[in-house]
Amino acid sequence: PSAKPSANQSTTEKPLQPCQEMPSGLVGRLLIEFSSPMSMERVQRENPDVRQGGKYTPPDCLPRQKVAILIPFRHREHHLKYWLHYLHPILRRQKVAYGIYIINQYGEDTFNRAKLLNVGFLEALKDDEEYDCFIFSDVDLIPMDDRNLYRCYEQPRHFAVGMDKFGFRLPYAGYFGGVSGLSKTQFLKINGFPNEYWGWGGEDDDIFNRISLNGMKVSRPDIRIGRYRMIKHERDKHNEPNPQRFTKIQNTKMTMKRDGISSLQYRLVEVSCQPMYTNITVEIGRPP
Ligand code: UDH
Repeated sequence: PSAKPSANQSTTEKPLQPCQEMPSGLVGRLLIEFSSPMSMERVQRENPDVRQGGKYTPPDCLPRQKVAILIPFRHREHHLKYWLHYLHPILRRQKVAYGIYIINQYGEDTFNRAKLLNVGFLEALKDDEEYDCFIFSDVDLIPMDDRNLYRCYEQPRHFAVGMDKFGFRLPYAGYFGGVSGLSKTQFLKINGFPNEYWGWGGEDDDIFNRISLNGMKVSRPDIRIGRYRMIKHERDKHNEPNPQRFTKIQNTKMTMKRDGISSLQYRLVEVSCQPMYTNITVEIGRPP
């Protein structure tokens, strides 16, 4: 006699098991290219199980975390289609319970990536207070291996360790750019991200400093697995390199207590549920 259920026992009322640590449906290395045309209709057609607002829950196991994926955004519709095309199926294979949030900066003033991500953190929690993990991704970065699991870890996670534009290597040891992830607890421990980095650069180094100064250590996937393709593009208008960034990152220790999620101010312009993502358009002001 065996303890195993017999084949004819019904599976319909079996309680769901926790999702596997490393799900069995993963395929490993992926072919990522941006030459074939992409449309939102195709993304929708190929992802019928994604719910309105870009939400998904694995049907066959109990996910351990609820993940909000936040993308800072302005005028990158073309990149967004590829991002959604590649990421929805990857996240599904990874058995992630997730929602996708596009944090769209309103108007044409200087771009502010970190402040948009702070807004995304609060707005995602307003939408669903059960999120306990936040992944921050640029819209032009696609993972080349689905074993790079989009979830939160014991320590703040840096996912984009090997980008093609940097020769698939970390550009420097303290690099925290591109794609990163913090649990709700980790994010609040560092007072969120800085709001005062306007234009390109520095905010990711400030976040790295916040993590170190609060006694945490960045965790990363193996360099062979953490590979990324970036969709090539020219520098955007109104996101010029910020010349103040070098001095600002010297002062994180002083600024992080007053500048962060605790001091965030913004005006919500619109929240709309699209089939493949939730769009949050927000006015965040301009540099002083
Ligand atoms: N972003 C936008 N719109 C903008 C600016 C930035 O959506 O106008 C977002 C987007 O998610 C992007 C991220 O912010 O992926 C980071 O900005 P970025 O792509 O400009 O930064 P990156 O370091 O590129 O990737 C810098 C310019 C490279 C110019 C190279 C010219 N050959």
